[in-house]
Amino acid sequence: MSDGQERNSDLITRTENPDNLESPFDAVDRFLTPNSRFFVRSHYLTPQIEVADWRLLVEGSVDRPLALGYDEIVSMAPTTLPATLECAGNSRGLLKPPVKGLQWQTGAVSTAEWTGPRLADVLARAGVSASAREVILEGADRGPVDKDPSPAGETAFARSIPLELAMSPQVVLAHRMNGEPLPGEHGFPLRAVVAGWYAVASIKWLRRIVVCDRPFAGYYQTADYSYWDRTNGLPSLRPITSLEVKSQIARPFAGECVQAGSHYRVHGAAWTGEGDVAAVEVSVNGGSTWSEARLMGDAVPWSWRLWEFDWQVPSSPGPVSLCVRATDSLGRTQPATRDPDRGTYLINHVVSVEVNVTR
Ligand SMILES: Nc1nc2c(c(=O)[nH]1)N[C@H]1C(S)=C(S)[C@@H](COP(=O)(O)O)O[C@H]1N2
Ligand SMILES: [Mo]
Repeated sequence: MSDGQERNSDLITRTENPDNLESPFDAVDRFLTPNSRFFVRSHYLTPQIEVADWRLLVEGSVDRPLALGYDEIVSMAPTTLPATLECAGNSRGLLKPPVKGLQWQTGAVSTAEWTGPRLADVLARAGVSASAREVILEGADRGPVDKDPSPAGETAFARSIPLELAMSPQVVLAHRMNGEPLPGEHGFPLRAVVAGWYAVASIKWLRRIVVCDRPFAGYYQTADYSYWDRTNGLPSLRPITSLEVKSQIARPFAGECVQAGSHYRVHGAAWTGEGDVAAVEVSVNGGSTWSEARLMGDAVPWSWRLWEFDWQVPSSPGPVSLCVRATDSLGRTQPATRDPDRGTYLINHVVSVEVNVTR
């Protein structure tokens, strides 16, 4: 795609064809992630789309099915929505014992400004039926799937969201990313951005929107990208939806050598899917005691908040274990331990970063 060479040098390759590229989290030093450093998570090869032939289809429980061309989409009143996208498998590579799946460290999370019409405006043009409950977003990419149970043959990458969310300002159909035309690997010509939800819902290469009257149970929200919820003591398989509260340390990175007796600016980012980040705490003794970090800038809905903490590094050399934990305005704090019902997703328990204090 347009910025192929540049992109590869800025990102860590987890797989090629399809490209799964991790953002170097230790480079996070500003609110917006440059496009060349935004992580990439693709299940299939990037579909080659000719803009002239491309149409966004809007179908199902609507009064007027639509087939909108690129120019029509671009001519609709745009909004610009900043949003953090986190892959539901971010931090999987830190799990012990290791689990299957892409071995992301902390870099399957990035933040951008997304520009395009609201999904609500496109749905309003089509006219949603009174019986409608959900909206399915379907990508142009497809291929075989492998977890049990699997449908035969090829499956398109698709996800549904509740109608209420689809009609809210939380969902945009983005044709621009950080002011630039949407790059191919991020979904050109058009992607959904479902702010506040795990990024799996933010369908790239959007080709079809289906309004439906009953819950969609597609592969990517049942067999995959789901977890066991134990409300009432009965395990129930549920699709992964809104972001769990989480924080990560950018610097120091794991294994970094930090000078004994110095002042070190520990910094990173924290986010949550509902409400705001209310507090970030840092521990410099493996989680025994905690001190409040300073939240930087202003709270931006559905976006990470940068934070910093002035660390008085011990005067004697040796290993130190740093931890961070966030609490949101709904009163949720990152758990101390991993919940096995989450399978290989929703990884937000407190982890430590081991650094070396040296003379
Ligand atoms: N069509 C399509 N949309 C998709 C995907 C995909 O493979 N195909 N991957 C999803 C997942 S799991 C993630 S984490 C995000 C990644 O978005 P990015 O590549 O722009 O970072 O896209 C989501 N949307
Ligand atoms: Mo993902």
